[in-house]
Amino acid sequence: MQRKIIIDTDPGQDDAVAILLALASPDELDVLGITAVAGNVPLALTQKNARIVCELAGRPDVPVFAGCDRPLKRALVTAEHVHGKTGLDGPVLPDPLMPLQDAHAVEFIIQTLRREPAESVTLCPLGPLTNIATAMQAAPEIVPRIAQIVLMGGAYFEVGNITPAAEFNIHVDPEAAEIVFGSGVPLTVMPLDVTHKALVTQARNAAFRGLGTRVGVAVAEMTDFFERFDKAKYGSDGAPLHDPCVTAFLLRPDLFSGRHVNVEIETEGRFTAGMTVADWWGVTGRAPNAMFMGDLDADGFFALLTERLGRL
Ligand SMILES: [Ca+2]
Repeated sequence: MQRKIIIDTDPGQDDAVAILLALASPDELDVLGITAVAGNVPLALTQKNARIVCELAGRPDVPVFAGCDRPLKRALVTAEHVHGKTGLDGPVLPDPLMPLQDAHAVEFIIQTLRREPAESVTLCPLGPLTNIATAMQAAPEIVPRIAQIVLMGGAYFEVGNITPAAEFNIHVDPEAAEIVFGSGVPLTVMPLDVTHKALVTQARNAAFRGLGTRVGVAVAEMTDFFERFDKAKYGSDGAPLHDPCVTAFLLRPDLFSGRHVNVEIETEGRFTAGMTVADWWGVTGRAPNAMFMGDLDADGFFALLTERLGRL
């Protein structure tokens, strides 16, 4: 049975791979639309990159919407130091021919949730949560209609990547994250604790390139690019593919394990704004609100990813 999803994203090379994985899996996933948000790079680039990726997948029919160009209450923080000037540095890909939709991303999210049967649409945020929180605030009646939210963001054992305490997506817009984590919608969270286990080693990257397709080579070139940053920073074998954990979970939840715990968002900390305070050890008595993932079958994940990318 197909699951209806909206991908909310700030591409980003790893966002691109997450989108490609979803579009390569039409038997399981019906991508109703892709909504872009400011994050890794400004909105003008993320909405363009989303369309570049749809065209790379041979899916110019997927509607792409531009959303919020800044966080709810803060100045935008971007990550060109990781993703390059375009956000999608690495492969040389043509400018998109497919149009950007006229409607605002938030309006698309609201209208889609009103139109589709209750609890039939899953939201898949891969960037700061600004679009999702804005939709929840503008139309609170849509909140109980969301089937679930599967998102990449946060960290507990791995702590932070953009600050010592905070992961990038949550740090960029902690007020938006607070709204989403407090919404009561069932949440599945892919924090750095799990995404840092999805490492593109040389052999895994060779498998992408070895597909010999335009998509396989482009994905290999994307991971080549941002691998330089992560290798230097973490001294690891390769770069983590954060966002594809979200779409992989929709296809193969058995590859992931975690705990259903309480997660609160720090919005005020002098050093810790954007920290996901996960009650992993159950010490607070606060009600669980998120399935917080901690482990991944990395070989299974890359086997799935490579096989699916080979279909495009
Ligand atoms: Ca992202």
